[in-house]
Amino acid sequence: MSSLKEKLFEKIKEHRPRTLKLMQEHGDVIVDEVTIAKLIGGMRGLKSLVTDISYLDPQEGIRYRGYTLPEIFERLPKPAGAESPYVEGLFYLLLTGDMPTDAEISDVIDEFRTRSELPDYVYKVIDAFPSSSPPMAIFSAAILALSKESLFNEQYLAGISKQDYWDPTYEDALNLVSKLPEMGAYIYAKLYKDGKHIQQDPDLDMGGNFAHMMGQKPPYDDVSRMYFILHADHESGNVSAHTGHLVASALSDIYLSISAMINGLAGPLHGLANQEVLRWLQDLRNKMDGKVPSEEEMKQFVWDTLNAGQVIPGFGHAVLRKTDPRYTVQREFALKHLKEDELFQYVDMLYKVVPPILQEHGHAKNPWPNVDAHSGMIQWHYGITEYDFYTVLFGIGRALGITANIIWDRALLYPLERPKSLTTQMLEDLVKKAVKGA
Ligand code: CMX
Repeated sequence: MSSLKEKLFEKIKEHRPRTLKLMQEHGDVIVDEVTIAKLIGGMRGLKSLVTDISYLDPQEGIRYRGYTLPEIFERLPKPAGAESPYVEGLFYLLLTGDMPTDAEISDVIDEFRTRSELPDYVYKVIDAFPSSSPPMAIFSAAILALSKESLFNEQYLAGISKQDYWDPTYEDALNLVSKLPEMGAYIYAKLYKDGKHIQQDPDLDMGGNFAHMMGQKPPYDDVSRMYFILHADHESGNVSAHTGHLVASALSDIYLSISAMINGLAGPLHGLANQEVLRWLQDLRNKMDGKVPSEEEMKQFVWDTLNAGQVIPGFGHAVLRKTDPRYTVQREFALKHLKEDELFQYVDMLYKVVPPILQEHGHAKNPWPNVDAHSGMIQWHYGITEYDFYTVLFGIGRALGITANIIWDRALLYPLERPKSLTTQMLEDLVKKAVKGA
């Protein structure tokens, strides 16, 4: 057994009695109130899921296993000379809750390396898509194709005990996560580089290897590590995380679940917003004939977008009520490495002008930038200008957190998710009863 799996098993054995006790002895304790507004309003804010892997505080932003993002970037071990930590170290932390040592990270790097080869048929699935296909659709299909490799399915059919479901799920998760960078880079080469795919370098860590396959030089390896880490998890209620959890709750394998997660991430209100930001900025750039707009011109562009009934991509959030710390980490990187980039000047100006406009507009509960307001411009700076591809990068990162969650769902024997729905008439009847009773 690998050291990661051994540590995980210890943690699972420690944790199980806590969940069992809550369920058996305190199952009736009330956590939240379900109102009509929550039912119709997309269950916004309804406390209805459990995860220990990350927690999103509206003011402070995300914590992974209790650590803020600055702490993660400070404390997780880094490759020699690098600015961003090992992605493999973050995966270890997400799964076990412990900060890994260098030796523990080396083990995860070895685990990923031995599993990273893609079967031939996956390349064929990718190749079969027309070049005009959206990258996220190809990515989702390539992941789905791997379902035939699922050890969980094999062992489930052989009659494995529920207590052991987590074990083949863990194996499937590692087999999938280690293949995602190769899949992403291959899709990129197919769509934008005439199929000239660069082979993996087995001596590199996940972020370094991805940068290499994208044909990039340092510090893009640090950009890759930073991206995968920043996008890894955002507690359980966001569309991609919730979709992954929901599908996995039917005991669908990791490949089916993560493919579904990718489909949710591909929506413009969620992961696709990072490419929307770039599309929107390119539109402005074209209008300006390449000249950096003045603050007044930028304000006008923002108002024109709002007045056309559209959202400002990269701003607002369903939970956050402050600037997203994932935005701040990227801003700090940009200030250090690419302050002079013209697009950074656009993003920087938006940071100043959008929040007061959204406040004046009076709709958005959170006028501050989210992760997507910054991520596309950094990719653009390093020559990854094909912005349709950006959400694939988000997806590679997000798979780290969602697979970790699914392994834990199975370890803690979480059941099939099955909320109850009502009809509009039933809600109206409830209102009548409440009015009469008042
Ligand atoms: N620009 C304009 N209007 C906005 C807005 C924005 N950036 N953000 C929210 N609003 C509007 C909503 O459309 C809604 O309008 P109506 O009342 O007319 O329906 C109103 O403000 C209230 O919305 P909210 O409660 O503040 O936000 P929601 O929880 O409904 O939605 C989100 C959150 C992210 C979908 C929304 O802020 C948005 O559309 N932002 C732009 C897209 C984006 O950046 N998405 C990436 C999110 C990051 C992630 O994926 O994690």
